[in-house]
Amino acid sequence: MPLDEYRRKRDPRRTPEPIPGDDPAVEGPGHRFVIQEHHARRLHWDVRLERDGVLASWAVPKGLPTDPETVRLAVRTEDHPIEYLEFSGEIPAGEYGGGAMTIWDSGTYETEKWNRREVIVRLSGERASGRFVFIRTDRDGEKDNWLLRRSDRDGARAPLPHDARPMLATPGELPAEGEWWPQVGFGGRRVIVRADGGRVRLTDADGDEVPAPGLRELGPSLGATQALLDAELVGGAEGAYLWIGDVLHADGRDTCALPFRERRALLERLPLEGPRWRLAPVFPGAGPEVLAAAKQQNLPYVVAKDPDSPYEPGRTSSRWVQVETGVAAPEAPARRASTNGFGRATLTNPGKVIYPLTGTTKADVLAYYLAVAEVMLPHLRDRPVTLVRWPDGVERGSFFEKDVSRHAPRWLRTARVGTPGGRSENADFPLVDDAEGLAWAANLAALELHVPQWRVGPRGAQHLPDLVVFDLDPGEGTTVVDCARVAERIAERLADDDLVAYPRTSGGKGMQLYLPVTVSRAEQTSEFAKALAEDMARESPQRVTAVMAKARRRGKVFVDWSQNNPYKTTIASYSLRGRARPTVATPVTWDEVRACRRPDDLVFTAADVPARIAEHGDLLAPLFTEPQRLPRRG
Ligand SMILES: [Mn+2]
Repeated sequence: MPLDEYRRKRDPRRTPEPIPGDDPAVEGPGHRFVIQEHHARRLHWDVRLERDGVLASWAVPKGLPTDPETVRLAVRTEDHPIEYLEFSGEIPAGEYGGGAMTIWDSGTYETEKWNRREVIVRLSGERASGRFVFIRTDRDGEKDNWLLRRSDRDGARAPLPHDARPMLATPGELPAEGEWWPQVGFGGRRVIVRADGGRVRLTDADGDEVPAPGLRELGPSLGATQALLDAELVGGAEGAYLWIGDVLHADGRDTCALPFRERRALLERLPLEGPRWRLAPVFPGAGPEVLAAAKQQNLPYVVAKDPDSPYEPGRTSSRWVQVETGVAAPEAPARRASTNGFGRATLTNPGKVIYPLTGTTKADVLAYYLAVAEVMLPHLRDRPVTLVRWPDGVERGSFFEKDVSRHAPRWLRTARVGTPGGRSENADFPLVDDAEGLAWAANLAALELHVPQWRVGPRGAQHLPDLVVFDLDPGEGTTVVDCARVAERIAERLADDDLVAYPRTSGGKGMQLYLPVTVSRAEQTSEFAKALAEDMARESPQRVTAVMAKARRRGKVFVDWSQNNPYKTTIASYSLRGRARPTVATPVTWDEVRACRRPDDLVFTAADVPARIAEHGDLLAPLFTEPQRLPRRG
């Protein structure tokens, strides 16, 4: 019976596909067709032609050919019921054909020839129209293999070129005259990406093929889109990240003659946002700003493009100007983490890019935390951690998480702590006491770990504060350089009382000073810090404020004493930050604070910190061993 095989392969309780009860009685040619895009284990397109009351079906791994020169494999599959003309949906994983199925095109067709060895049809659909010839080859006996070609030329479609060479920019200064669209260069390898039939192939400026296993999902995500793209490949084979900057051909159209502004608009309409690839940002008219930002981000150059320039493959054009920032190209990350986790903490999606600008993946985040675990863990030990998570990377949203009772693994220690003003009276905070705990946090994309200035005891009791923190926050118009000067002055004031403070960058814009202390009352640290901050503001009202209000902070450094409040937290030492780059809250020496002249002097990223630890050890280790008594002020 015609649909026996179809039914045998499917369990009607598990698949959403139509399962008709009776076999069709209809005979003779039909006239409807459907082509489904099927994201099964391997992407393919299912071409189904109505005939004798069923849908005669072929699976075509690369989809319909678009020109007469291309011959594609088509594998005959079991007949499908007529109801399948309208089927789209998710076939559950593990079932036959598990994966998403969408209707790629449908329409009507005419039969020119139909026998056991050859089928010739004329399709009239939205996307598929023309004369197609299926020829049975039967070569491997087991599978019913056919070849599929298109016999007419669609006059409106230009064939997709086999390859091309990237257009090159002329080195120079940022043009002062005219309109320019600067695009940031990431110091990677220029490649041409050829997308066809759900597969991509990358070639470099010499035409040599470039392997990019990390980009495996790019092809399927483009579906049947045919395109030739100009892109930059950053990072190693595993950690590769693709920035797409231009388009030479899109779906049957040679786009090289179009002005860049139109090519860019076309690019923005293509489905080109993925976990490891996206459009390179363009900033029309913002040359100097982009150049300054690129320099600050340690990116090697900016390409200023004339928005009216055509794409000239393989040529060096004066309408693209490459402006060097003077910064060396970033090195590909050398260390790779073991990608399945650490101890009892497993890592899901290790290749997911968390910091797109640097291509830093979740596995890299884990590798960083393992590399600094020895010095970081003492700063976390017994302190209830507030997590800030970026599950989709730093360019997407983040959220705070205190209560992890719903998903924390049983082996993770937690502490129940009061949360006044929170949704409930208290919450089960995680305690990150070991490298497994750090790996657990990395898996949650909890880039930032914030901790209070106190610890819990063995039974979860809240101890008195053991740290005083001064958070130096630069107001609008000031930078960490101003913070450094204020920090030096605070240190002098503390020295008058024989107190020593230890400096640290925040990993964000500012910095912190810490004093290890022993106190007899919980309020003592706040009172002390507030009094000193207010003294500082009185002494230098032009450059320091002790008041939170944003408007009062313009042009001044805000000495935030309020983080000594037991319900407040501060970024933990060695924690990453959820910013454009993986910057780190990094302990520094007083010499470094005094030498700070440019904001960059006190910026450290995940790549810098392990070498600093090798050189200095933990510069904040005295926080655990040198408690000081606070003077009574009054
Ligand atoms: Mn299929």
